[in-house]
Amino acid sequence: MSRILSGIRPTGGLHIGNYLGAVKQWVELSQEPDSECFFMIADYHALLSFRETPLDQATYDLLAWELASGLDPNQVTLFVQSFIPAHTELAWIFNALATVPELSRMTQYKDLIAHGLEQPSSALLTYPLLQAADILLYKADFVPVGEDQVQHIELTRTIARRFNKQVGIEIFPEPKPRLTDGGYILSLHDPTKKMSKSMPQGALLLEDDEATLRAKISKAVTDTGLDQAEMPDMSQSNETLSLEEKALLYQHMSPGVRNLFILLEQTTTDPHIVNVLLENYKTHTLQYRDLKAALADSVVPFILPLQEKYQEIRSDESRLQTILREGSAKAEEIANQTLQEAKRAFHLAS
Ligand code: AQP
Repeated sequence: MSRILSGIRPTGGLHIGNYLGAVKQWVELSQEPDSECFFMIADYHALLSFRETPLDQATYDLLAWELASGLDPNQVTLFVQSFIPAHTELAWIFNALATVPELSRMTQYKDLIAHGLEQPSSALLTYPLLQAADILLYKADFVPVGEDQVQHIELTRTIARRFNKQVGIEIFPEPKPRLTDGGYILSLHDPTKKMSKSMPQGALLLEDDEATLRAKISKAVTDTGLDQAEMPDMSQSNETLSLEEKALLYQHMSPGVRNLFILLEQTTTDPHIVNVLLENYKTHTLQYRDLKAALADSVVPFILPLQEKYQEIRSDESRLQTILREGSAKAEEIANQTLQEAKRAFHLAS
């Protein structure tokens, strides 16, 4: 049995990147035999970001999207981080094991400072230790994450080793990152950045109506078209592109165009359309408006049924509260057991 733990911060409306890069893959993981999944709503981590929606409402919204996407509370444990004090308690012990220089070396922290953040909160520096506690309390084997989180999982492994060495008992197993398939979906507005909840103008939000989705796609940044002229000369047009040819074309595309193709591939029910448009790209005859029209026609029927399920689920807030209370109670039992083991190993009086 493999134990899997992952989480999302309730920082705003979920976008298609969160869905394809996290929630959809969680549903698949939860259906794998021998997997035991814990999915956390990371509300304490959300404190570090700007939020428009109050946290409690954003928590219910996020749970409703998770259920609408197919997560089954009878199969997986869905819980709220702040319901379980063991997370912050263990994080405090880890604060005593980590050094300020090693936390300051975390790329995400360094990037924020490099981008001019002058007064970082102490939580911004230490939140990877709360992440370590989130994971180690459940002795997770695998943590599905995006690339930018791999360094934090490495830190979690270091903390686990350091703790075990200090107490002389193997309390914490070292978790492994499990990279989410397909990499990041990029912002439609600025394809040098990933699609993010905090930049909704470049994000296809699961809550956007059809007109908004179509408008965002039609305004998506592509390129000036000049790149196509420099494309390597490839073999003549044929019915189906080989995987190598496709990879070469994707390599050649500007990030914005590649992003639109990736979104199309991941949402369409008609793989033929992707091949036709790739062929057009290859032969320098692709009109980006055709690519955008195909993407809009694919994304709208992909998202609207999710919205219908979401509306129904979200309207019953007391059911959502019950799911979170029950899931959190189940998670808390495991978390408390691990915390007690850790405290005993540290010779804290009980
Ligand atoms: N653009 C993306 N493409 C694919 N996967 C993505 N994820 C986030 N953005 C993309 C995955 O979604 C999960 C939730 O992440 P999170 O909410 O905890 O933090 P985040 O990565 O900071 O998400 P956002 O959307 O960018 O939110 P804000 O704007 O609040 O920072 C993770 O599994 C992540 O990999």
